[in-house]
Amino acid sequence: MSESSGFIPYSPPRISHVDGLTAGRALYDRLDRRRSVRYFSEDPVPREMIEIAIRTASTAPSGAHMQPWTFAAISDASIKRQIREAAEEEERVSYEGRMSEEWREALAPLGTDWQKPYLETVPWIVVLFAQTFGHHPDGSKKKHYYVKESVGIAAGMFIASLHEMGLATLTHTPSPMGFLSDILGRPANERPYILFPVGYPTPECVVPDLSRKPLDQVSVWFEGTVEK
Ligand code: IYR
Repeated sequence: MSESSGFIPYSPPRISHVDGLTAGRALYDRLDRRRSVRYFSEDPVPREMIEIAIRTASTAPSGAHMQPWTFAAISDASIKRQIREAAEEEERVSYEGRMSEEWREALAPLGTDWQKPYLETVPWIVVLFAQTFGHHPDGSKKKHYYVKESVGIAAGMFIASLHEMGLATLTHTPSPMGFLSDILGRPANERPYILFPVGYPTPECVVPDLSRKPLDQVSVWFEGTVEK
């Protein structure tokens, strides 16, 4: 390795298979209890919890380490109201015509419709923007790579962090989402990616009775023989 390579040692402690499995199973058990929520309490959520979730998300790997994301965190009541009104208008048009019959049927078990009252009452809305490109210090365009993949991974880590803190969210994607750029005054290089309402579920919260695909439906294996 050349002297000027800018590398530093990386040697995380090696843990045993047994301890690794215990940790992995514990995380799986916790994440398996996560559900997308549409009934949010108005109970406050400290700003620091949102900060931690954004920092956690920003540990995600990204194309050429460009970290091509911006998290817009909103607790301002008038902005939340504007987002609700604009989202409901787009969703109403979608549910009443833009969405195909097949799509509406696929959504039926979720019990969703165009109304999103929680967008106004939830303590935080976090809008994740994907940066299609960045800027060099001189203002010229800087290329970003694998933006959708990178931002998708960050979104997953954001969701996991919220869940670990006892918070709930929903991956809401009103379509089209351009109104979020307008309301939040975001620049042209940022595309709305997912809108996350963040808060605690109400005591009366219900979720659809869904199950997850078993391992054999989400994986294929090509195993070699391990020498003992
Ligand atoms: N964006 C709409 C519709 C919707 C679409 C999918 I795909 C979902 O998994 C859930 C909802 C809405 O939020 O209601």
